[in-house]
Amino acid sequence: MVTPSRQPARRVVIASSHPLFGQGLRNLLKERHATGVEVVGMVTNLEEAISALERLSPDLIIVDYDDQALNRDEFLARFVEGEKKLRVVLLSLQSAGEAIIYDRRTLAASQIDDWLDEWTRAWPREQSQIEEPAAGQKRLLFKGGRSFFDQDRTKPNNQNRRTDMKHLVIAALLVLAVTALLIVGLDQVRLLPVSASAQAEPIDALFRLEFRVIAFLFSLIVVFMLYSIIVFRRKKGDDTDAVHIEGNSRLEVIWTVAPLLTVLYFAYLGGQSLAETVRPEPRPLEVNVIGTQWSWRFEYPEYGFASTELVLPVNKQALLHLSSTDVIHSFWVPEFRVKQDALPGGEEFIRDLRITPTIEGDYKVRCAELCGIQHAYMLADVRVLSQDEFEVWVAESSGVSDDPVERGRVWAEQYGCLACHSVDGTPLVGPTWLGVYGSQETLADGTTVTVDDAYLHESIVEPGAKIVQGFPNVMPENIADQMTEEQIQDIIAFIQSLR
Ligand code: HEC
Ligand SMILES: [Cu+2]
Repeated sequence: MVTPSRQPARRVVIASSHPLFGQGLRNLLKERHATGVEVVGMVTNLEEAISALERLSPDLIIVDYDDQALNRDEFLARFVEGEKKLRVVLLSLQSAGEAIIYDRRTLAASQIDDWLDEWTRAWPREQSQIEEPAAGQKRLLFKGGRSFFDQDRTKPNNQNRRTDMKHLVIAALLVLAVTALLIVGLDQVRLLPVSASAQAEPIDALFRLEFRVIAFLFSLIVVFMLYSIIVFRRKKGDDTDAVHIEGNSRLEVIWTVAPLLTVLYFAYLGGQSLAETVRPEPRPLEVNVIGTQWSWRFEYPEYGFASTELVLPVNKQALLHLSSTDVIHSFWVPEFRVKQDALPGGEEFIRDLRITPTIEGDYKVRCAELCGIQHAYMLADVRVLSQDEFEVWVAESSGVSDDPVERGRVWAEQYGCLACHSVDGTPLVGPTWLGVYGSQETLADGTTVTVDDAYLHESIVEPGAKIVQGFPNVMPENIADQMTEEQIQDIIAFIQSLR
């Protein structure tokens, strides 16, 4: 008995209807190459030979070249159709052991001598047990202590399982290491601004979890890719093809079901976090938030006044009712995380947003929906105060001045006029109010008007009626609908005061 080889045996099929050829060759193989070769089938006719190609998945088929029953042409035609790497040897006894080898991979026929030479060149001399052939005698199929099968390192079942395992363990360790590095590294980078609301917590928790999973998936893909590119790169002078791998149902099921479950699980967690962010608390502070091109207005119905800044008491839930007077805006304070569109269209389009600020400080609300040319400047201050400070602020803000000019300034700010009109001469989207009162205004149609109370009033309640030359007709058509007649008069008084 010869010691069994570590590698799985080469599967050989012998095709001949002559018992002498078939059995003889088989015995010969057994005797000399018991370690590397297993004769897995003996076929005696064409059908058997063709079905053996698939059924027995041989590495090599040795065909009796002189055997008419095996109809060589038809067999070879079928042989080259397949995809699996396979070699066939056409062995002829009549022509003194002349043999032709077809390699399905290259579809090239070569003389067996060339092949043998090539195989043997790679092996150390002393391993070769075969004597040089006597003069005039052709070398036959096998020579040396190892058969040529050992050279075929591209077949999956030849691969040394222990080496495979080694690669897998190294790659797995690298995946873990890169994942850990990414997680630690990303924790150092402040990806998110400070979290300053109770609603931010479930969102951040989900974000952190997803980031960890993503770090792992990223490592999994990148490590296996780079490992394969580097470790299994083509060796110099090796121009064999890679193994043709066809389907692996178990793997395919795993890589379909695992991501599906992951995604479903995250959808479930997402739903949970969303529910958490809209959970009501008893007696919230209600604020109407109104977006206008391009400013914000905050009404405190409980206290009966409005403000251009959003001021909230800490640790008390604020229930914001969002709406817009013109186009879609979006209320977004990054530190609070939650975000909600403010829609035009009246009562039924009002949207709610709940925020429980947890850290006192100054923030900014930004419009997060592209809403026109000044969109980028549609900011307002957000201040989170202690309950006591908040009450002081309420007391200060609810007092209304008895000076119409002072009131007019407040209304002009609160109703967003100052987003488009400056009071210092700077032309913004609309004409400046400085010095406009009493001046001669040239209109788009070339005529001139004197700016008096009546003209100002008309410009506010019916902005499209007279268009100032050089300016677009973008002033909100319905802007006066939100204001009382007194407020309009106050604004006119304020404009009048700007000499
Ligand atoms: C979206 C930008 C925008 C907003 C907001 C806006 N306006 Fe205007 N306004 C304009 C533009 C542009 C013009 C010039 C074109 C025109 O006459 O319609 C204008 C013109 C005017 C004029 C005429 C000025 C002149 O020089 O003849 C008055 C008065 C006026 N606006 C008042 C107001 C008041 C009061 C508010 C707030 C309630 C307001 N506007 C809000 C853009 C705006
Ligand atoms: Cu906006």
